[in-house]
This record gives sequence, C-alpha cells and structure tokens, in this order.
Amino acid sequence: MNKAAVTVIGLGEMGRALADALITAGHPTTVWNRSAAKADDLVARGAVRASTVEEAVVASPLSLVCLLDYDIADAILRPAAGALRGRTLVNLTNGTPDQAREAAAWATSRGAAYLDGGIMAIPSMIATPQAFVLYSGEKAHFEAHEETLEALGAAKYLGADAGIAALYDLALLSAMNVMFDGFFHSVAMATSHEEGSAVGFTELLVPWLTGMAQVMPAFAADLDSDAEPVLAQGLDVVLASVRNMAQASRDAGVRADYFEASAATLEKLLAEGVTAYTAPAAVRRLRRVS
Ligand code: FVH
Repeated sequence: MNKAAVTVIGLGEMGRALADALITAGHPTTVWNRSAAKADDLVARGAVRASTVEEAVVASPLSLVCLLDYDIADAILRPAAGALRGRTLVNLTNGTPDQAREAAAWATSRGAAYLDGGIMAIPSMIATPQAFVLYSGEKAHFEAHEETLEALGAAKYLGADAGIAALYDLALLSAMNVMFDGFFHSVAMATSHEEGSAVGFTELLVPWLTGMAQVMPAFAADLDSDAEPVLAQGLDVVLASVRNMAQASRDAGVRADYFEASAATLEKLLAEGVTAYTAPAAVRRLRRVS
C-alpha cells in the first residue's frame, strides 16, 4: 500500500530520528533544515531535500516540525504561511501550553490543520516500543494522520485543547528532572563513604525506585477521590526522616537545601495542627505556590 508523504522541518538529533523512522516505514519523506548538510544521510536513504521551507511544506499533506523552540518555529514557518492552507502541521517542538495554543491559532488562521505534540523519547528510542508521542488538537486531524504518526512511536491523543500535549509533556519531564536531581543527590551522599561507588549504589537505587513507582496509582486514586485518603503517614514520622536526610547530607558534605526547605514546610504544617502526610495535601500545597 502507498504510504502518505510526510515533510520533516528541523533535522537536529530528534528531527533526523523522526525522518529516519518515516523513511524506514516507507513514507515518501521530504526534509528541510537550516544547515542543509544534516540532510545528507537521509537523502542517501531516499529522502528529498527541499531548498526552502515553502517547498518542503508544499511537498506533503503533513509536515512535522521539530526545532529548538517555538520562536524559531514561528520565524521559519511565517514566510511559508501561504503554503499551509489545506495542509496539516504537527509541531513536535518543546514548548509551553500557551505557546502551543498561540501556534494553533496562527496556523488555523492560515487555513492549516494543527496538532501539537510532545515526544516522550530520546532520539535512539524513536520507532521502538518504548517511544510514545502525545498529541492534542482537533481529533479529526489526529485521526486523519494517526497511522503515519504511529511510525514514530505509540501515538497518544489527549484532547482538543492544543495546549494539553505540551502541559502533559512538561509535567512528565518535570517528574523526570526531579527524579534525576534526586538520583544525583543520593549518589553524592552514598559515594561520600570510602566504600561507596555510584555503580554499586545504583544497583540498589533502581529496584528501590521501581518498587516505589508502583505506589503512584494508589496515590493517584486518593488524588482523584473526595473520600478520606487511603494512603497516609504521620507527618511527624515523615518530618523525622526528612530531618535525618538533611543532617546526613550535611555530615557527608553534601548540600541539604532541598531537605531543609522540606523540613521547614513540614514543621509549619505540624505547628498548624496538620497530622497526616497525604498525596492530596501535598498537591494542594504545591498549588498554593504561584
Ligand atoms: N533530543 C531529545 O532527547 C529531546 C527529546 C524530547 C523532544 N526534544 C525536543 O525536540 C526539539 C529538537 O530537539 P533536538 O534534540 O533535535 O535539538 P538539536 O539537535 O539541538 O536541533 C535543533 C534544531 O533546531 C534548529 N535551529 C536552532 N536554531 C535555529 C535557528 N536560529 N534557525 C533555524 N533553525 C534553528 C537546528 O538547525 P541547525 O542548527 O541544524 O541548522 C536543528 O534543526 C526540541 O524542542 C527538544 O526540546 C528533544
């Protein structure tokens, strides 16, 4: 069966992986990048190199955009606005929900169908079972290209608001960033001991965090429910261990800022009469900060 033609605009690490996956899946693929030489390998594999963004957009009913940021995407696409009418633009550039909504409004005003996307993968994961990509925008636009988009990784549609894919993308990335900060902190503590090695410690950390991640659905059920939370720990117990984490960090010559701030928050709550540490209360506290 003939596969749909696709254009990829932006051939950084990620854009090249996307174009490569489309070529492998048999899609006629047109590519454009500011530094044209980055298309060489793709052209050798059958891609067509467009000499302008407009030429790239005109070549396919569907264009994927994967650039450093939204300002660059905007600057690159504006001169080609006339070619967008009747075509679909999928913006996979990382950005905020408001940037996604603005881009959607702009593209729609030019007669284009617009989807915003968030890639939950690194380039080497593209087109593997581990990759998934979030999409939002009009459902009919997603369904029209779903089969093609599946070539990049599992395509997950989140809703009509163009901003929701970016919101979930950044929320998922925030969990990853905090996890890696925690990883680095814990390694700094563990390797302060003369017998500690990062590799040996990580062999303990990975199963520990993997096990703890299994608790998240139960926390989530508490968060979605109006009933009394099922999972609750005594706030005093949590505070005692957080204080110990702060002290052990300092003793190990490791910065303790995060745990000192966390202990101060818990102390304030205890002083206000709060006795339980629950997921709904933790999320409510975060929402209070704006
Ligand atoms: N790489 C990753 O692991 C992550 C995974 C999740 C999604 N992100 C987002 O994908 C966007 C692109 O990321 P990337 O990894 O491809 O980034 P680079 O390799 O640095 O490529 C950047 C592309 O943007 C072009 N570009 C930069 N500045 C300009 C400019 N002023 N005018 C025109 N194009 C520009 C650059 O072109 P060139 O330097 O090759 O000429 C590349 O095409 C990003 O939103 C990630 O957050 C990736």
